[in-house]
Amino acid sequence: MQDFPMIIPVPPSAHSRAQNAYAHFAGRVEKIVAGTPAYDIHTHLYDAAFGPLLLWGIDDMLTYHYLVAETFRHSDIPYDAFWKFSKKEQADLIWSTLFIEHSPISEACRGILTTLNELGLDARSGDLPAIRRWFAEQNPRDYIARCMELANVGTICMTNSPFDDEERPFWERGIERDEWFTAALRIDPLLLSWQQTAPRLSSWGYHVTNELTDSTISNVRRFLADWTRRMDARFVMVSLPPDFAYPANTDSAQLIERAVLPHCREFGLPFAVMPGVIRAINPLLRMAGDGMARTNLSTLANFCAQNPENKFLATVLSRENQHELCVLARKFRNLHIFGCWWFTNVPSIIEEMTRMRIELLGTSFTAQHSDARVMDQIIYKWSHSRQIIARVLTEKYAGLAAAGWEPNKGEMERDARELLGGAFEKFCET
Ligand code: FIX
Ligand code: ZN
Repeated sequence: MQDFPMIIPVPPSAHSRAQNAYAHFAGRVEKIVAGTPAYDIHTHLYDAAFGPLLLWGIDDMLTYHYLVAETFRHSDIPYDAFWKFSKKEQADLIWSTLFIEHSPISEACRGILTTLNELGLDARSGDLPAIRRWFAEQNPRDYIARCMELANVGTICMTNSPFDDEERPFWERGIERDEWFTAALRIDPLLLSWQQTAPRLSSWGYHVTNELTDSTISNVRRFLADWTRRMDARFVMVSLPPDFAYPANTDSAQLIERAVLPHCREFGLPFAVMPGVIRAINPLLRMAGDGMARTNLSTLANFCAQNPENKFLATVLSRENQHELCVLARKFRNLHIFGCWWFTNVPSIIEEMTRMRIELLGTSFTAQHSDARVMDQIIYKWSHSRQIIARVLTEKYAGLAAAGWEPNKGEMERDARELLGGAFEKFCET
């Protein structure tokens, strides 16, 4: 009889079991998330029909307000001198400051590199004139299609303001809309500075006074109805300061209570609120000068509790508010939370928020929006976020498998669809 050496099996450590389970899903989940078209539900992009309002190309990317703020941290150029520069001169300064004199490791800088890389351009050469020449040869409509394809974005929701003097004439003249672009009716001036906005409404034929009389309110509703129809708006939208209170006897809270919420009920539209922004904390930085603070979310709880027939979309700017926001969404099914807004749209916070939201809400939320202001940005914003969403999902699927629930391909595809716009569309429909 042959002697066999005795093999004592060594049980894999818990750590290596977890690593194996992670590796088992990682590639598949990444592929599914990358291959699922996203509905980008909040951007500042425009359909090509809006002509010059649609920003794209290297100089618009470089002069994005995120990069402007970062440039002033390194450069001692006076604010006024910077603003007197042409767009190209600003872009040159930003490029040399953030990409040549320092390593472009901030999220906004890395975003430009991802975008150029995915477009097949060599940023490492540092040859900005050559990059500019490439962009000058692109045809805008074809280029939009290319960006959407590379980002795998199926639909883009714009942010549309009747109070924007450059945008309003396009709507008034009428434009041929591209089916890939949807609209959101943005009404910050109406709600946040009524005393200045009332005369504008009057001049457009809506009989309003500075006092919120019943007749004024019905004219505000007529204004909202006209613009909702004109834009075919999918939701009504406002950003709010951190101390915004509701209910309250203020113009803003009264306008919401008596005009906006009844309007949304009548048209079956969600009201999107984005609390936490402090506008112009440093006005010298212009668009780059907005700040933020933690919000008292009892306002949002009051919206949801006191208006059960209304639907609310919410994204909140402060990292410290995110846990409370998830808990609110667990309590109110008329609340749908979306995206990692602005200062939270950086990998470390996206990862933490996505993990927390999945743990508390499953897939009943929208994982991300791009907030892109320049078309090309959808390439990096979606590519960076998809990597994180896939990582968190992989970890969660490994956890399910460890509990004996091996998810199949169809289930994983369904989950990715829900997180990338499907849950939003269902929320809007029901
Ligand atoms: O209010 C908003 O919609 C914000 O997203 C913008 O105002 C902000 O300037 C921005 O671009 C953030 O990403
Ligand atoms: Zn925005």
